This record gives sequence, structure tokens and C-alpha cells, in this order.
Amino acid sequence: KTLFLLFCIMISFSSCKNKEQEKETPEAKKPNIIFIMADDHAQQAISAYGHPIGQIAPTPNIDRIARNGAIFRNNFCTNSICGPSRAVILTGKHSHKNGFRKNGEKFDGSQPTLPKYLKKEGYRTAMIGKWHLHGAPTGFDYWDILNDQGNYYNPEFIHGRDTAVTPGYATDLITDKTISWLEKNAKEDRPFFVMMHHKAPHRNWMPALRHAAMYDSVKFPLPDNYFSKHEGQLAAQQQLMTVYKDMYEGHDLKMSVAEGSTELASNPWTTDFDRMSPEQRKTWDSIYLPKNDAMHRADLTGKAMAEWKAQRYLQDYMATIASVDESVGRVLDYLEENNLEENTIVIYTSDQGFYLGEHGWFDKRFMYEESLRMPLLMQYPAHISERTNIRALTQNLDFASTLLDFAGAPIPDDLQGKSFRPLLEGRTGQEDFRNAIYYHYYGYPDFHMVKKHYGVRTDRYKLMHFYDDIDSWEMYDLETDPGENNNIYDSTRYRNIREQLKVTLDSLQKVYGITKDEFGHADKKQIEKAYDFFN
Ligand code: SGN
Ligand code: CA
Repeated sequence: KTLFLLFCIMISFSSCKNKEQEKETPEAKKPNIIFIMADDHAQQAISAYGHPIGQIAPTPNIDRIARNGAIFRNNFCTNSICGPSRAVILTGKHSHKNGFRKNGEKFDGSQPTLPKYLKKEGYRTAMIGKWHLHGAPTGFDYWDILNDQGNYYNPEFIHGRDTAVTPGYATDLITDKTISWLEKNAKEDRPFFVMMHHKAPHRNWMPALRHAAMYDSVKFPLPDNYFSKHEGQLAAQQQLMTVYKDMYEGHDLKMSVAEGSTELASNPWTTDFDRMSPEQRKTWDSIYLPKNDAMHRADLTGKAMAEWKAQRYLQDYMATIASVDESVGRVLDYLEENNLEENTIVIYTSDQGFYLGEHGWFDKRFMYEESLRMPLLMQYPAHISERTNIRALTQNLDFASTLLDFAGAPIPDDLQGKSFRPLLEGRTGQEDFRNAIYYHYYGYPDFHMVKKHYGVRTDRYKLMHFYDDIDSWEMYDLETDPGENNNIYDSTRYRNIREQLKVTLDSLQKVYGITKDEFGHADKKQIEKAYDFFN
């Protein structure tokens, strides 16, 4: 008995010592962080999430992160659009607080951000790929960014004062640049933080030549509401993002004008194709000509044509993801081969979700599930168990707090997110993390004409209010209606729940400090002009 007691004392003493040692050398123990973000990558298109589309076109490397660590089943953005989501990630604050509410605004780079906080902790910081915040990145020791939205083929990169067209395919170039930065900077003396931001799978979905035919014989399942008439959904009736109505046949769907021709049908933004080299274009045409010819010969009309368009869209969209999946594989291999895996956090996410035909749509912006959801996978072998499943309601708003927490850094009081480190370490119950999330979209009028709206989502219900030139409420029971086809806002059966959701909405707006003055309003003329332009 005495011996056993002595043994226990020794064990606890040695574990104490280990902890002491950890404290003594905090720099050495800080995790490296690789933050990988795709652009417009929907959860449905990642096989680890189990959706039929992901099963047909799997993403084995992205799935490796879920196997090595955690998959977040209910991760949401606060504002489903590129620049704003990126600003939320960098600042840990909602759009009205960080000042970047819609695409086209300029990010105030003088404000505190995640890379700046990490730099204070001794991190080397880098940003490579799509930035899209208008203005040079701040807080990074090194940056090399795509010009604006970036292009798939031979894109322009901005590095310091230089802008250079770089031959190659965007996803591959961004990966090459990231790995070469790691080769120079992943050293023992200091931890690193690198953001690798892909262009893919953003519109206009141009796959790498090696992938451009990979899903030609695949038939993707289309959602039940592909031909939705949006009954009871006023804002949805007035959008311009329907696959079979609003996609450009040339630019988006790569359709040709006639059988035997490689000339593209309607292609208003010619730069995406014009910038290909003659060799790239030749190979491209040799792949698309036969499939376009087959389409012309089939002489499709009406619903059959609308379905064909969805297939072409999904084939191309998923083929651009193949390059992203390879990129993730290369980064994970690099970590394993260089003994960096154990102490490196790898995050895979996208700036928002995307519609893959649900409601008839492509694009994002709406608070409906497919674009509200962001994929989130995270590995950190030293701290996160394999195959961890997170069901709690998390958001991009939480990323900064979480990473600072893992880095052992102070979390500033004005950050509006919550660290989900305790969730990952099993110290917080999944239900206790958050009751409801707040969402607010401001980008109207703009591409696709999605009305301004805000709302709340709990684990089961969603309430949204569309405003500006309309005043329209919607509510959904996600358990009985996961496709969000039946607006139950006026249903008497749900009256109590609706009133509770309104209370939650008010209280979240108070907590996050958003007042009516900040909602923003567009004038009627501006709206009419925009409809004329985008129609
Ligand atoms: C481009 C696209 C839009 C898309 C926005 C925003 N049109 O303008 O369809 O909604 O980007 O995307 S395109 O014909 O030029 O491709 S975001 O990811 O940057 O928010
Ligand atoms: Ca995006």
C-alpha cells in the first residue's frame, strides 16, 4: 500500500513537472497553424459530410482532416459573402463592428486582427491566395495574394508592389507558394501561422485541364426543390441566381454556340478565357467540344435543358474541387514528412456555403441552410482526438478566439466569438455552447439581387426578416422541413415558438450591439438600375 502511494505521488509529481516545463518554454509549445480556406465550397461537396454529391465525387484528402481530428456538423457564417466572411474571421467581430458589411467595401486594415495578435505571441505570419478585402493585407510578415477575385488560369498575384501574371492553374500555384513558404519558415525557433486561400471552387468553375473531364459520365442527384416556385418566399421570388435562368451559357456553363464550334455562347466577362495560353485553350477545347456537340445533338428544351445545365454546373464545380483536395493532400503530406503534424493545427473551411441546385440556385447570400453552413474540419493531434464529431452551433465568428486560445494568447474582451477549444477538449457539453446564432446580410442591390436580411437559427428553427424594398418574414422548422420549402411564419401552431425566436433575435441584436441605424437602406432608383443591369 505504501509503495503504491509513493508510486502515485511520483506520477503526479512528474506530470506536474511536465506542466511546469510546458509553462517554462511556452514559445516552443505553441502550435503552428495552417488555415486553409476555399471560396464557395459547400458542405454538400465534401465526402466527410455524407451528402450524396460528396459521395459521388469524394474528397479523400479533406476527409483525412476529419479522420485525424474533428468535423463540425453545424458551423455557420454570420454573413454569407466573401469579403465580409473573411473580415469576420480576421477580426472575430460581426460585420457591423469590423466595418466590412458587403463586397466592394474596403477593409480597415489598421484594426486589430488575428495575425496581429499572433505576431505578438511570436508567430511568423503569412497570407497566400485570395484576399478580396481591397487593400494590402496587414499583420502578415509575408503575403502574396490574387488580384481581386483572381482567375483560374495564369492569374495575377500581388506581392508587395509587384503585380505579376503567373503561368499555371490558381489552385496549384497557391499550393506551390504555400509549400515553398513553409520550406523556408517552418522552423523550430518560432511557431507559424499561414493562411492558404484558394480561388476554387468560385464562379466560373474552370477545372484544371487534368480534371476537366473527370465527372463527364457522372450523373449528380438534383435536389427535390430544383424547380421550386418559392411559394411564401417573397425575397426568393425576386433573386437572380437560378441555374437555368441566370447562368451565362458561355462564361458559366462553357456551352458553345453551335455543333462543331468552340466559340463560347454568352460570355460577358471574357477575361477568364482570354487569359489562357493557346496550348491551354487547345486542350480545353479538345475536352469541351465533344461534350458540347453531344448537347447540341440532343436538342434539349425546357426541363431537360434545365437539368442538363445543373449537371454541367456540378461536373465543373466538383472538378475544380479535385484540385483543392489535391492541395490539401500535399500540405498534409508535407507536415507528415517533416515531423510537423503533431503540433500543427490544420483547419479546412470555406468563406461560406453554396447552393448546388437547391431552390434552383447557385451562389450564396441567403440565410437558407446550404449557404449559411460553412464546412469546418480541424486537426491538431496533440489536443484533438481522432474522429471527433462536433454538433454544437459554431461560427466563423469563433475562429479568432479559438486559435488565440490554442496559442495560449489572451483573448481580447471585444471579440464577439467564443473559443471552441473547450468543446474540442470535451470540457463543454455540445448543447451548452450556444443556443442560437445571429446572421445579417447587407449586400443589396448587388449580383444576384438577394434582399437584405437578418435572422436567428437555433438547433431546430430559423427565423428571418427580409427588409429594404420589402418587409417579409420567414420561419422554418428544420426538423420537419430541412429543405426550407414551407414558410411557417404565419402558422398558428408555431406561434409561441415564433415569439420566442423574436425574443432571441432582439436579445442577440442587443448583445452584438446592432441597432436599426446600422441596417442600411438602398434607394429605389439604385435598386431598379441594378435589376436592369443584372437581368
Ligand atoms: C462574382 C460572381 C458572382 C459572385 C460574386 C461574389 N460573378 O462577381 O456570381 O456572387 O463574385 O463572390 S462572376 O461572373 O464575375 O464570376 S464572392 O465569393 O467573392 O463573394
Ligand atoms: Ca466566396
